[in-house]
Amino acid sequence: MALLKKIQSPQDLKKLKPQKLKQLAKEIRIFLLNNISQTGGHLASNLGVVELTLALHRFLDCPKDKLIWDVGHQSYVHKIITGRREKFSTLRQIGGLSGFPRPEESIYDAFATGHSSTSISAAIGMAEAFKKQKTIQRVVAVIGDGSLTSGLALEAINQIGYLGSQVIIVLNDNRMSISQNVGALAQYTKRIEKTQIYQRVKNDLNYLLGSCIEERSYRRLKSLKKAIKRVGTPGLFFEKLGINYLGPVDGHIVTEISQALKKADKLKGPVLIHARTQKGHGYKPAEKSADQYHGVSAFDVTNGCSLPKNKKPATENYTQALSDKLLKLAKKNPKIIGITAAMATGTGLGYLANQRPKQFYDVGICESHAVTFAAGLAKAGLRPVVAIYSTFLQRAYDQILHDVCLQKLPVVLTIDRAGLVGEDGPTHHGVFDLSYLLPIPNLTVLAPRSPADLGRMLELAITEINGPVAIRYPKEALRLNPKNCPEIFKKTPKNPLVKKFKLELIHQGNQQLYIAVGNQLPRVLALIERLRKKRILKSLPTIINPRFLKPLDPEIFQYAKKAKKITVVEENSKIGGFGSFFLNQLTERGLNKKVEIQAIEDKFIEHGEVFKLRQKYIK
Ligand SMILES: Cc1ncc(C[n+]2csc(CCOP(=O)(O)OP(=O)(O)O)c2C)c(N)n1
Repeated sequence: MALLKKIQSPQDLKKLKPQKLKQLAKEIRIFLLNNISQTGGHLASNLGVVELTLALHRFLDCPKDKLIWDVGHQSYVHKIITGRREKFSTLRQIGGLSGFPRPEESIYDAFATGHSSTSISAAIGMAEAFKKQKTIQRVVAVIGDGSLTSGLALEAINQIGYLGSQVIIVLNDNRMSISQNVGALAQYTKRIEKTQIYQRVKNDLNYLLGSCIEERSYRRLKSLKKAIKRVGTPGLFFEKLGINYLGPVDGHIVTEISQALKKADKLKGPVLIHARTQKGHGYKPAEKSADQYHGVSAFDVTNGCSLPKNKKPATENYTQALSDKLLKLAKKNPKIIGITAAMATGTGLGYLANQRPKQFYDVGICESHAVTFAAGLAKAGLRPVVAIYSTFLQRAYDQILHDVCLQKLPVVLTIDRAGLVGEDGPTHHGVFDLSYLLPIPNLTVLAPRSPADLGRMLELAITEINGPVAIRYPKEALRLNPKNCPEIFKKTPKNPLVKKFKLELIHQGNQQLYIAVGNQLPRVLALIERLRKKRILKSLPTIINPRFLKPLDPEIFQYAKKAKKITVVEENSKIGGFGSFFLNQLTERGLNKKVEIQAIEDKFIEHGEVFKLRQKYIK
């Protein structure tokens, strides 16, 4: 690491002779592998942008110039170069380095990201602001081919070509989203390379046409040239939209990227530099299976194997339960269609994609489109199931409301990663979905307490509820601990029968009522056990799992009427979550009860291990 140790800032990088950059890139890759294999994190995307990042920081004058990383999961190399190398062992841990750009972490992080496709919009905003304030600062957005498929990025492309903003867009084209990138735009950027070959052929033809050849050959060559012109010049799509196009360049050769950046700097208006890169570059297992190495937990770097999972207890998995049940239902009913927004593996739709490809769509990183597309399918007689993580569904709010729920369309939203997600931090915690879903009329909102519950709820949603349904669930199931309230543990069924619009009474006890939302029963039992030990609770309280958060089973108000005190435990923001919705329902019925809500505080929750975050932030 002789060279890397010398790099504490982009200024140090600029001092390095060009012939040393290959060695530096090698050292950075070793550093990334050594660290990410210990901490976990985004590996393949970072391995793919090493040379790109070196070229950008040698060219730009950061932090004066602004470098915006789309999604930001590929910003590790940037962090290493901008003085954070020594903190890498703390990556994604509480109080440690964030896995995404965070302006509060470093002046070199120009814009906070985590969700995809925001970089060009933010870059246009900055460039316009600099223009109005007459300051000369370069603005560069680095966006992946996957993130370019989103409506948000395309809206920005639409504006930038029209405004002529002075922004350099670096398209980091590795042909991959998390999985293989999909869509017509992905096919177009792939074709550009072919048009580059045509360009060369066209140049040769021009040479031939200029030389003395007989009439017949001349005519033939002329019509060939016309045909080639029809095929197009590289980047014609961007050029036609008013964006200068440069490339494609080899994104693993620093000098190629540097030359393109210098050229772009001299052009007036927006420029797109098309850099071809390989996800996972330099580490064979990641090159071969870039999707599996997109985001990793700790692994054995020598052979690419996962470390024995002795760190974590085996947990039941909601995603797998969803996957199994959806496939089973889809086999029986060809009208069922699974939809993902570029997250087939993460949401568990990969099995459906493999086994029933005709009942599956990957729409790209386009959550809002996914929901309205589902509305169209439902309107025309099919039964779409849209699987999106809680945090990314925020992108599709108006579509859920305006396109699905207003028309009471039978679209099922399966919302994975609800609650705290841990290491990815504030941009990824799914702690707002209840607050944004509960106010929507016509929407049935469900929260399963176990993976088995989820399977039954999905079946019920498709077969018995003819309208919009949202089912929200976390990644991992919390386990009931037999030491907490053993009497309740013994009698609580693992696979209870889910009945339409009916709550589950876990325990009929005293006049204290505990409401455990979704997977919170284990936490409720732990809480009760603590209070029992302190003799604050002398007998067991009444415990309810509401299951149907909306519409509520009216029976819940019978229990509430009898209760002296009600405690709601949920993993959603305290504001607008189930607790506040329930309190409102009680007030409307004239039930003036003391309600304690244990939920997420009104703040953005940092990154770190989930169990630590729960202890710190659910109060
Ligand atoms: C709105 C939103 N949806 C989904 C994701 C999850 N996600 C993170 S990275 C990624 C793929 C990005 O692909 P690309 O932009 O090509 O970057 P690469 O990883 O290939 O470098 C996805 C889908 C996200 N971050 N934001």
